[in-house]
Amino acid sequence: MEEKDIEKAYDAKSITVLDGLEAVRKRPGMYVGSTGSRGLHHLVYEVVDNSVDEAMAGHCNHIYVTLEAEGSVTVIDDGRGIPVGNMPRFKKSAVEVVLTMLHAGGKFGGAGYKVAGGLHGVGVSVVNALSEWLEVEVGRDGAVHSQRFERGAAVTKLDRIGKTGKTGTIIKFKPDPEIFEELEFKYDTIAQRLREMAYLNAGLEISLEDKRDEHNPRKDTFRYKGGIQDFVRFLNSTKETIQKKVIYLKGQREDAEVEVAIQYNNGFIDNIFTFTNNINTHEGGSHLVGFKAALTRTINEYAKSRGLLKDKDGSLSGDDVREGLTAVVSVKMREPQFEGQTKTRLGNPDIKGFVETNVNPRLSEFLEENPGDAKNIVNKALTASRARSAAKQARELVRRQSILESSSLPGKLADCSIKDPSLCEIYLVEGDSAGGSAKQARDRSFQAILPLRGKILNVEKAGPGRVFSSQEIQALITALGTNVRDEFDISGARYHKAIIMTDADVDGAHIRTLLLTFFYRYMPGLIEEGFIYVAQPPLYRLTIGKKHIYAYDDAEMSRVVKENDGKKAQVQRFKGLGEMNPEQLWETTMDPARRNLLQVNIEDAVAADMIFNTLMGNDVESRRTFIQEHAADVRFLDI
Ligand code: 0RA
Repeated sequence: MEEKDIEKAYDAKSITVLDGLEAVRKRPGMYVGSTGSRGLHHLVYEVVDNSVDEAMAGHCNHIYVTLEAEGSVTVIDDGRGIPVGNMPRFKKSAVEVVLTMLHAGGKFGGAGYKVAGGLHGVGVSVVNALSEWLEVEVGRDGAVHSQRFERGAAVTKLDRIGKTGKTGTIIKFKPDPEIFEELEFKYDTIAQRLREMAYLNAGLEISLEDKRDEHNPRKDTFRYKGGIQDFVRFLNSTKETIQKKVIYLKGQREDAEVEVAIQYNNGFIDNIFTFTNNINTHEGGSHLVGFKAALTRTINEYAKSRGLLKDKDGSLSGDDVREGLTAVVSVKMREPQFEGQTKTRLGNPDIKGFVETNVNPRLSEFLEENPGDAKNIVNKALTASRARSAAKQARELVRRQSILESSSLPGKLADCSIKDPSLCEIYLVEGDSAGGSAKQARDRSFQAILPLRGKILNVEKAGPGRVFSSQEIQALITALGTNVRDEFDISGARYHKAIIMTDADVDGAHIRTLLLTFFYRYMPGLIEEGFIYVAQPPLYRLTIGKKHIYAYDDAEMSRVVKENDGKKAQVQRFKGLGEMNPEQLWETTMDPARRNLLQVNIEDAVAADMIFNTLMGNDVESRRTFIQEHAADVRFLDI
């Protein structure tokens, strides 16, 4: 062929390739979830996943991620480098195949990758398709090779640009503003994910650097020699543990491996985080089922064999052995199947047995070898079991009493008249006097009011026995209608909006957090369904001439005052809900047409748990600082 024909052939092929990537550009949501912030961040994770795959295959020790001033992202790794040789089947270099063909990232059949992660991934070609431009640089076979793409299409060939003794891959890309409506990367969001990746891959160093704002450069480096053991220690760092050692176990078979780290604290809540190929499986799945089964069985067997649990006592339930448990279960495997609403439940049924048969003997061995820790764990479960039967009796007593009283709803509840839950909302109001105003202000057809007296119980510190005997909490549970924990049933919900309305001060922030902790721990389903909201009462009322304007924070207040440079503004600061008259409360905070509600959305349980612990743990000083810093800002929940 003449040189000209080669060029032509090259162009022709680029076009067929583009057909594949064109599908990605037409329906970006199908490949990266959304064209908003989530999808944007997905691009970074996708590239990093490929580098982490190299680490999992044992070839990469460092990954550097940089947020560049121009809006692009650079990901550098010291892996083997994307292969640069020609692939006769495609008449292209492997680099170009990986970057331009959908699902070509499959490592060419998986040889050399025993249990590669990234198999879940959509491939770096998707990142290429959704980037205004992307540049790749590969160190391999003694040379540096480089190629540039624009909106998925190669605009240069793979060029040798120099010599090197090193191997690795650099991918630099700029998300396409034609595709994404959000283009700003959130440092903390990316840092969080990279930290998690570092925990899940012991010894791998991942750093993140922010060069966007020269006045505020940021950098973090994550590396955990102890891997998921360090992860569990971190999760328990604000808690008091009852074990000397973190339990760590690992099992393998040809095409899968499982790692588990366990450490109990003296609290009442369980936190089990499960991952498959470094992906957080929020919805659980077969690995979680296998782990729970093994834990219950092994602790029961041990307790019986040591005479700590007598035959007449029956056995410890799953809930009993999980009280105070913090655990990370990480599975790495070929061809995981992800199911569920958010595709974060592991489907592969054989993984249950795989996890169970690995955890059973190794956990049992740990208990035999560490009798002190074992005794603490068993005693904790025995206490939980006793408290649970006491709580059950107490609840049955309450239930029977309420049947006798023929109305099970709490006396303080001012219910609404409409009965269709999807139209109804309940305001949970701090204090009786604000509750009184809210009762006068509301539209009684669809708005119910439940006044709560003072601070509700901190459920992070109190066991189920005390929680269920608290009057405020009983009122809350019966009013909401869903029941709690194992008996939670969303179909019982009496309202599809539960709105927390507290004063805009430190006490209000504290009460709001206590309530959110309760929901998070006892009725997480309500948060997942999006039924929990936070009301935003105004902080100021400005009177300018005859006009009244409300301001929701200090910044808004100063802005309004400034905009009115002509006239003088009279400023009233509301110290609490009680200072507003019912009409004001209605027009600012309760009228669906004018109010501004924040939906509580806990996407990241790890981060949320840390926040709750900072607020609720025993560390009074950090709690006070945190509340002071965030008193006016409930958005921190919306991670
Ligand atoms: C295809 C095959 C191999 C590695 C890679 C792709 C690879 C992709 C990326 C993306 C970012 N960093 C990367 N590092 C490697 C296997 C290479 C071999 O068998 O030598």
